Amino acid sequence: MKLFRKMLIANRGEIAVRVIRACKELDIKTVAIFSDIERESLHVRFADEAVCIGPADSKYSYLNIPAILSAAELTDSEAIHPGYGFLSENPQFAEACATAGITFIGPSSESIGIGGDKAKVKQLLKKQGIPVIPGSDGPVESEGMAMKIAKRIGFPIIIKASSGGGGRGMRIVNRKQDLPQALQMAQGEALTLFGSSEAYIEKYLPSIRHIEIQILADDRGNVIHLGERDCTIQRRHQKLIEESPSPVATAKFRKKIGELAVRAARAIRYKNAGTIEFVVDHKQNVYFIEVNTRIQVEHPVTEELTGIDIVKEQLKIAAGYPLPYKQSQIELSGHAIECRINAEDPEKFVPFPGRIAFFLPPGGYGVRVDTAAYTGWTVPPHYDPMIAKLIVHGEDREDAIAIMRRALDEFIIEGIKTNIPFHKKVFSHPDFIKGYFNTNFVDKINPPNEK
Ligand code: MV4
Repeated sequence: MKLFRKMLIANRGEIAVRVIRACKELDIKTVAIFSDIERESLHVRFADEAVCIGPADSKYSYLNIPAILSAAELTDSEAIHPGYGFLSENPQFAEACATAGITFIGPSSESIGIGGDKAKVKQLLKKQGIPVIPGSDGPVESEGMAMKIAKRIGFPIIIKASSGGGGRGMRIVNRKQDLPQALQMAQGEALTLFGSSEAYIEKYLPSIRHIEIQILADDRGNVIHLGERDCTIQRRHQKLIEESPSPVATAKFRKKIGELAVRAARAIRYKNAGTIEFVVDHKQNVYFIEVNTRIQVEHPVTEELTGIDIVKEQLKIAAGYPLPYKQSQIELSGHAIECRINAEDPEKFVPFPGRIAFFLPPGGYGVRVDTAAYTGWTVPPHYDPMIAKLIVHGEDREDAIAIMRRALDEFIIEGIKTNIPFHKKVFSHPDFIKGYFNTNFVDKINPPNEK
């Protein structure tokens, strides 16, 4: 099967390397793009060809649609994989690829657009009988309307930007008297952040778990799910640890939430790999929150559990092949956990770019490290500070935790600071070990006022 002759990877760092690896195994030639300061980056070295597309500032390089399309045309690339972040959820980019006759590895421009409008997709799925958090039906138009909704659902409420997502542009309001100002500020922030002031309101659920379902959908109407990932351990909406299965999920719960996710994907005619995000309260009530129309950082957790290479599946789906599995053929085996290793000050949680004097990732049974870092490489200050993903796969949760502790101990990164000490703290915390945690966990073990 020759899926594509040549593919351009419109990204950098570990995800560019991850996609190049899949291409190599499928005998697809690869083209890397890079900014002025990334000539020495690993994705450039691993790709068959590489094109410099602009300066360090991603606005003029990794986000520069005309430059990326010219690079694709110049190199005669048939397809573009966007990775995550950057242009991965930009409907105009997907559209521009289609217009240029280049296959965009991902869903249609229309699906990306629907997924990007958080208020609209919520409203659409609610109509299909998918449970959503009580709140406004679509965007809030005025202060009066916001107040009426808040009275109905009760405080605390949360204001979310329609074009936000991933926790960006959210604001919690605890008291009635704070609502007018909070709404104004939220709308102002949304306008500066996303170019649209549109916002919607929900009841704020204070102690929840964040559980998402990995979906695969081909262009013949087949949709399956690959189980859940528990992404509850976050700080300021940056995920830090993801695992599967969720410590709170029973087989019955998985079947229920999996079927909801498949129904949601069908409702928006989703194609390719995607994620349906839910929040789950302490009574195991499940509520849809958003759709991610890209490959996600934490996809390896699901790969370890299912034995399915999700990036290869993305390429096969984009080339028009049907899904090779039925839902009944998906088996989840053991337990997988991922730690995001960031170049950051572990006390202050601020980025810590710089030259890596020595880099020695762990290995051995059950350990996978996805990274583009190496000894002598300089972590640039211009991009996301995540420099590696440490993924372990054990027989069960206890085994996976033991492997992770051993792997964290082995990991040597010198010359910069990282959050490895934070991860070590988590993996010896009794509540984490028991699987008892919610979204307050990180603040509890690392109080925000300590910084
Ligand atoms: C929520 C919520 C509670 N109530 N919505 C955060 C990421 C984005 N995808 C949706 N998120 C949330 N939406 C309502 N109505 C809780 C989260 C949430 C969260 C909130 C505070 C601190 C950490 C969090 C981790 C995951 C999800």
